[in-house]
Amino acid sequence: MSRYYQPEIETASREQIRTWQDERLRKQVRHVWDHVPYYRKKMQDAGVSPEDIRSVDDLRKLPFLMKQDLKDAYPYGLLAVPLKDCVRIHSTSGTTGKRVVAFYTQHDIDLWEDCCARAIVAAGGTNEDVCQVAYGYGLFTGGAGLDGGSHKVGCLTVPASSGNTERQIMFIRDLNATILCCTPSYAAYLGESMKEMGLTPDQIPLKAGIFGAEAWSEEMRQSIQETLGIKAYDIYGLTEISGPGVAYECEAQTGMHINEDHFIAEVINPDTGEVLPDGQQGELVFTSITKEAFPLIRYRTRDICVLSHEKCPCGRTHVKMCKPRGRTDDMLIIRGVNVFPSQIETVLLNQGYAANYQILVDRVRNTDTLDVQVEMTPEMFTDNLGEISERQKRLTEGLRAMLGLTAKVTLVAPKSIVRSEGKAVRVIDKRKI
Ligand code: DLL
Repeated sequence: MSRYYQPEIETASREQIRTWQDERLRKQVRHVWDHVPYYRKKMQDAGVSPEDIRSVDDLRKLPFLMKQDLKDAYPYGLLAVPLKDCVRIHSTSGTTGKRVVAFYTQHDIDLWEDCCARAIVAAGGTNEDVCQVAYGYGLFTGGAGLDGGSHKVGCLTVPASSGNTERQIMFIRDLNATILCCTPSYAAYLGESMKEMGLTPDQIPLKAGIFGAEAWSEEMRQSIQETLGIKAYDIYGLTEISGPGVAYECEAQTGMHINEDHFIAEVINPDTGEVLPDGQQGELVFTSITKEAFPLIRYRTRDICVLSHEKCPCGRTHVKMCKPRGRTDDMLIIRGVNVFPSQIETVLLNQGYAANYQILVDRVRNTDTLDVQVEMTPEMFTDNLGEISERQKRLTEGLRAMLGLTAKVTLVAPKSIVRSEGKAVRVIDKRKI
């Protein structure tokens, strides 16, 4: 039997959803026109004004918003309420030095937590459950979002945050955690560690997992479900639009319901911007229609996806998105952290290296590894091992400061990285996802 967190919303008729979207879109467009000069200018440049936007059908008249806009408007340029009304930020990587910063009013947080609560209830969560949140807490949205949702459902929340595998397993066992929230790769790693400890699935109290923030395959789902003895649910979201819970899976496990009362989804041809019909693959675009502080209109996510309005056996009526099938840009997700090769390049150039480098990504025992090979320039070439090790250390520190990740840096001799005759091959990703 399906259970819902907000049944009247989650199972609303398509007409009702459409009415909400039409009303909220009109209001949102007026809100940004009145309060965000950046938007007003963008709309003026495109020759549209709030009067032109009467319903969702008019959405395509509005210009797209890109990650570059967020960079140009950094940090406060897209803020739509006075700063005194904001209570929090979260942040994710930008393509280069500047990060993306998203703002929230208390009301924004409240609605976001509702979205996460819907995901937890869809995974079978109730106030009888112990929900261990092993997504990172802090600037990343994963910890805070699922934590808030778990409170709303009334679960006993274990704010474990990421890492410290032994302690995670101890809490799962000692507190009888029934729901685990973390990245799928960390779930797989926890499963493997428990297996090594001799624990069989029936000795693990977990019954469900809510895994997202990175791509994972059906094969990976099967394997996690088997080792942990759980049902594994996907969850999708991005900082710019709120965080986890933009879309979530139900028991059908055939795509994620997008919370359409808060977000309007479109799929477009990334080259032409043309809106594509259901079933066609393209770039996912979101418009947040209830956000107060940081409303984004037609934000291009760069995630490649397909939408489906097919009837879902769970009774939810909101459109479903497939698992993202890739990206239109070169963003990598390593240990749940978004990484752009351009960020790595910036660190190298800042430390006097040329842009001859290679990024090797792999997955060893369910944990992503990041190796960066950097060519020394002929001027800086040395075979002094102490000096090389010192420089590698400096690069590792620079990368840690830029990415929030530890990479293994190896300095190599000038001209030792194979030159490509076409585009440079900067990234070798050996992970089988
Ligand atoms: O990853 C929010 C999140 C936290 C989602 C916890 C789910 C669970 P960002 O760090 O801004 O936010 O990264 C957003 O991650 O554009 C996708 O490319 C990717 N992504 C997120 N969820 C999934 C998923 C969070 N379920 C970017 N499957 C997005 C595949 C995902 N990719």
